[in-house]
Amino acid sequence: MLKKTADYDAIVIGAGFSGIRSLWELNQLGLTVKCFDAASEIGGTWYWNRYPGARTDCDAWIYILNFAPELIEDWDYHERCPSQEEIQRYLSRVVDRYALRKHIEFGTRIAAAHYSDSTNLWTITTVDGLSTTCRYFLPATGSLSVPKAPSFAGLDSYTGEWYQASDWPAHKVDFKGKRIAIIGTGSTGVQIVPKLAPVAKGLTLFQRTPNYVLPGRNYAIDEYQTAEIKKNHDATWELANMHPGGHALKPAGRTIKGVADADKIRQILDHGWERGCFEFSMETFDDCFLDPESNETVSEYIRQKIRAIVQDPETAELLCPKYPLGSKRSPCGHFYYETFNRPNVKLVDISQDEIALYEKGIRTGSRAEHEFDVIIFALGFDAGTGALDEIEVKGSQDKSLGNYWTERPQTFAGVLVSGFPNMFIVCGLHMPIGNQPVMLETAMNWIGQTICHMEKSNLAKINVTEKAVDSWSDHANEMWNSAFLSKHAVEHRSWFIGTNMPGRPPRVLFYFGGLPNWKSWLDSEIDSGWTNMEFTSHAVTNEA
Ligand code: NA7
Repeated sequence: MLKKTADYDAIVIGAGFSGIRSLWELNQLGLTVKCFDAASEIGGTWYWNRYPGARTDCDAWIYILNFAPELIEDWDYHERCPSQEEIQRYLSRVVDRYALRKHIEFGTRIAAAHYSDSTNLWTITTVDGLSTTCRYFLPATGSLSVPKAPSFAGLDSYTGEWYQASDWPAHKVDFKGKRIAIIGTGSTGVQIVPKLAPVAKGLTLFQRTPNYVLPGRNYAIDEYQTAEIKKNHDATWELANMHPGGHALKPAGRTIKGVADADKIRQILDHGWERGCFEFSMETFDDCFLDPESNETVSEYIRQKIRAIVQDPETAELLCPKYPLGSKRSPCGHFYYETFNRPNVKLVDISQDEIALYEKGIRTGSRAEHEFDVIIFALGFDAGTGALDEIEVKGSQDKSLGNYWTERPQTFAGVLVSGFPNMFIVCGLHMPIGNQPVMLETAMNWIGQTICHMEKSNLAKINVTEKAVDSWSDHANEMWNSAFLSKHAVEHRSWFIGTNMPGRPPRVLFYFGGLPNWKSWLDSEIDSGWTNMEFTSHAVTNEA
């Protein structure tokens, strides 16, 4: 049989951080490449999440791509936690710097990706029915990119404006003097509340579950700090690569149990609180997420902070989570708790109350009616598998990806799935939980090296063995199940485990063994000469 020629060597889906990183890598390898994205611009999740107040809570100096030294020289930082606009500007700069834009087809949503055993090619089909073939298929569709749509009763009858935070319109929305409702207290809701409260006539937050909101401590970065960041770049990234969550943080080197003295513990936590966010939760004590009693000490510390900040005791108590810190992703906020001291801001507890919309606003189960001009839904995402579930992905012998991991997602370190040859997942599921740009470098370096090996060795096909997938997935499950926080995450609907989606069974969607462990799984595969992979050469394929 003749070797079939593909339209492109590689097709990437998604033009966010991971898609852009993939495009650069594939270009470097001299491959022809095409990228599709449903949006009209680059950015991926940072394109769609244009809601007021959107910014990362990771440090700017590790929330970047790190594939070339000139990238670091080229870019000046402006804030510790860059805003959505700044991240978009940064990604645009990268895309233009390496002339990657010409490979991207915007406004194109992919409906299906089918692998052919006879040609070893993937056929990628758009929702409009146009098909393109490739040898390598790289979904870079993200782990938090499919918003959970509002399904509240009465949505159709509501006559005011409503917006979904993660599908924010391109036009400017005028909130001045409006009565605004926000539903959702994850990172998204927590960023919107303080941003809109000052301009709103009234702002009401509907809270089903309170969150531990850590102080974000954003600040402007001046020229001196920029120079320091650039000077320390390599050391910072080395640190981030050693950290389980991909943050440039060091282990505290002490535990709450080890310190024991309550005043000393408080002093250390106070210091961490001043530095904020991940430095508070990850650099004060090393046993916060490992030991239930130590966790309770830190959780109670935050509750006391909330009670000290929020003047109305009833509101303060409602804002205090009763579950352990870390059961859900803790947002880093800016003046979130302080905002509840404003006279125009109200908190409505809906933990025991189903809500529905009606013509003028929101009605709670207890029949109380609240009128609003605008409602904002910040309900979270179908994490991990959501984006790939939206595409009909069929591998060898028509094996359906969706069916394959309904009960238990199975991958090799998040990058390969058995029975889906030449499909490399750049960013989706089973990546370590934490700062994604740092994780991406590891994923894409591995994928790049593997494709390079295939090209040099004239290999047409890579398929990971089921045995390797089983042992990785068992390991990922073990990491999760051994954490004391896992049962709390299930119970409190964390997206870590997918129970934020109604009716979904708990599934291990992320890796909780940390970046260094994940990296060592990937590195040892290459060091051993890809022993867990089955390769087929072009010659064998052509004879088939
Ligand atoms: P999250 O963290 O999943 O938060 C979603 C919020 O929406 C959370 O407070 C949910 O309450 C609430 N929610 C979801 N469905 C409902 C219904 N039906 N009724 C009431 N409240 C509801 O998503 P975010 O977008 O804020 O953040 C996601 C990540 O993006 C973030 O962690 C960063 O990594 C970036 P619940 O807790 O389920 O009671």
